[in-house]
Amino acid sequence: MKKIAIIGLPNVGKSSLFNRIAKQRIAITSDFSGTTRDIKTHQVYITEKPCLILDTGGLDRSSELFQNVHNMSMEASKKSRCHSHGC
Ligand SMILES: Nc1nc2c(ncn2[C@@H]2O[C@H](COP(=O)(O)OP(=O)(O)O)[C@@H](O)[C@H]2O)c(=O)[nH]1
Ligand SMILES: [Mg+2]
Repeated sequence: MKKIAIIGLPNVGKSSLFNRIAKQRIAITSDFSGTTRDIKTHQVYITEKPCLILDTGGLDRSSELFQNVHNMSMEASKKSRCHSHGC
């Protein structure tokens, strides 16, 4: 199944976009950066094909915690990479 990771700086609306696509309030959104710390996944259908969307914590290295969140986000993005020419 294809995976689509939402990657970006903290507090830019990744979790809001994730919830909008999922049509549910799954991810916590807030005015404060660093709210999302783990990866949330949800299955959606794009042109009738199942895909997994992933909300990530964002790319911030300002503390050890955020460094871990950063690394988890990058890991998710690597796992979402296209490995075949057919997509
Ligand atoms: N103006 C504006 N604010 C947004 C938009 N999407 C999210 N926000 C606000 O930006 C803040 C951060 O959103 P969040 O989804 O938690 O960002 P994340 O840290 O990237 O996951 C929240 O206060 C949201 O209400 C948007 O499209 N426009
Ligand atoms: Mg978030």
